[in-house]
Amino acid sequence: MFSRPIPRLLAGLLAVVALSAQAAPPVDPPAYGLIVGYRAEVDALQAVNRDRGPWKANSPQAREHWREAVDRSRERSQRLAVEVGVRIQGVGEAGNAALLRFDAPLRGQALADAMRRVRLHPDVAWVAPNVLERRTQTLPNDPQFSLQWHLQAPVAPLLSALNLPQAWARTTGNAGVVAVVDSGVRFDHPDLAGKLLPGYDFVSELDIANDGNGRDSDASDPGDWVSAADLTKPVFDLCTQSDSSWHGTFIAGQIGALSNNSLGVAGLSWNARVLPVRVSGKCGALVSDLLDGVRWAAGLPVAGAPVNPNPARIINLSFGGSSACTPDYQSTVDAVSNAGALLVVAAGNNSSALRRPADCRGVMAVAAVDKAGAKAWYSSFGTNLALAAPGGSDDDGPTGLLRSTDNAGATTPVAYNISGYYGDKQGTSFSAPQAAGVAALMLSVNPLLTPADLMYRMKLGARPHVQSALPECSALNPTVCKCTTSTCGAGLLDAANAVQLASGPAAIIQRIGTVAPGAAITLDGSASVAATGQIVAYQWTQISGPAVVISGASQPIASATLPGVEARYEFQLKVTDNSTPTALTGADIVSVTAAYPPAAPSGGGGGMGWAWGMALWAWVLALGWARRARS
Ligand SMILES: [Ca+2]
Ligand SMILES: [Ca+2]
Repeated sequence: MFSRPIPRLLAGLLAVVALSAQAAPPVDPPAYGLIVGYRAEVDALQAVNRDRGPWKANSPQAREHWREAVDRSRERSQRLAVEVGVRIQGVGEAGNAALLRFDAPLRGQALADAMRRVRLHPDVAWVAPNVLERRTQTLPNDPQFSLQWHLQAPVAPLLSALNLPQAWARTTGNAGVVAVVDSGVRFDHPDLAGKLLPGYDFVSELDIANDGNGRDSDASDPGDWVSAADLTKPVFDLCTQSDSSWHGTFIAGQIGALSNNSLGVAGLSWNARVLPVRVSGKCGALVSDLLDGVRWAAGLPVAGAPVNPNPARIINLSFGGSSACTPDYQSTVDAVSNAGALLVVAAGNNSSALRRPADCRGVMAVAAVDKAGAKAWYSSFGTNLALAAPGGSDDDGPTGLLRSTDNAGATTPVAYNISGYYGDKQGTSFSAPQAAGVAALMLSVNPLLTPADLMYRMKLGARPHVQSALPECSALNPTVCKCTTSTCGAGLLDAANAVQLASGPAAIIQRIGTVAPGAAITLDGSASVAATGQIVAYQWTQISGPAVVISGASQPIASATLPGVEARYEFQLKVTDNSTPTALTGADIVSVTAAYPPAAPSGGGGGMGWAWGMALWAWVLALGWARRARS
């Protein structure tokens, strides 16, 4: 399913989506015109305000008076543009001020010159650029939120950050269930209070379980430390001595820590409920326990276990084995997908080719990137990855790690004080939950999305991989390297884009860029997607620029021939689906610049790189059970 040759096409489309939703404010945003305040003596619009007269503000007389004032103001503005030599395509109002609309956006020195010329006119009191305002962002009050760099807006140097504040402005999530199939959780963490469902413990072997019994209804994490004494047992042959990881507690906090509670960290979804499904203990998880746990998480029956009263639509599995995907894994992946659950898995921490479950069909496999968006040194990579998300990297020093809920116990858990305990980790174990948490936000906007819908939209909304001087990821450059769509998935996970794409159908337009005046252009919206059902109507309209005739305006692919003049055009595509009871509409705009000399058509797309299947890898370990990817 994921081996189809979509990367180059997707990259081109991604540029459209990312361009319209990128949160990073340019240092110098383009101005679409100038907002002008005239001196009181010549200001027709302000005169209306002062002159309240005998009319109510919404009376026919008041409307007529305003219309006359607007006419006077617009005449004034037309003259102003001529007098100061600023090229405009029209005039209008900005609230109670006048507006000069540039015929093309200006920035930098050109904008400064235009503003200066207008400001020096004797009739003008003040002038301001007409720029795009950013959507209001929502920030939680958790004191350690500022340390959670991965949740912030993607502004340099945090180019890989997930853009949560803008997503949270739309939704902070609902009480949907996200399963964490992992080492269990510490139910007593104060920043997880009320967020954890009862869950279940699927660890069957006593030596591994470390809780004195086999499967039972207690999903709490007793610790998974491995002692020197443990290493004398054959079952731990390939293990190393280690402290307890509190792996599941950390991931639970990433997805659903109690948020905006003036305590500790924020979770990706403020309202999600986390279903802890314990499958691992000392040294890792048996495949049988792991796959049973995944089934149960999705609400599928597991012999000997009670019915799961809280089936998850999203399952996080941050475990991986050392072999290629096997039928036991694949059949379980297929079963939970058919049951309507998205299985989000870690790429693996071997900085090499993907191994199970990341190479199974139908999983959403997530690579790890560092702050700058380069592949983290440890992350595995390959063609089956959906996308990349921050996983933390100690290459960036201690602050390059991810922060979440933790426990201070080196072996058994220690009690929390009122302010909890937080740790810093790195690994693809922690890049996968970023996608699980974003998927939870998406489902809160649109609960009808299928696992395939969720993954497709997250990929579609991913920002392009960061370009850098690093070598592209390959067998020769497997550690810190430049991601491409063929090595790290569709791009960088963007929560705001994903949440936006979750609602309704998405109009996706192939980017056009700059063409020669007189050119015939193709308006291609055939990649548009419906949230549910299918798109049943397309409608192209022209938003700006010299009038052109759109041929096939109700078709997915339309065309137009531009007049032979330099100009900027905007075309909008509206798509409508057949969802019931109300059809939903999505829209996007593509801009076209006609200019001499014609610039090269711009477009996205990373290099395809070499074929992964050609790489030879040494499969050195063939464990009978999956070992936890070390953090
Ligand atoms: Ca147990
Ligand atoms: Ca908190």
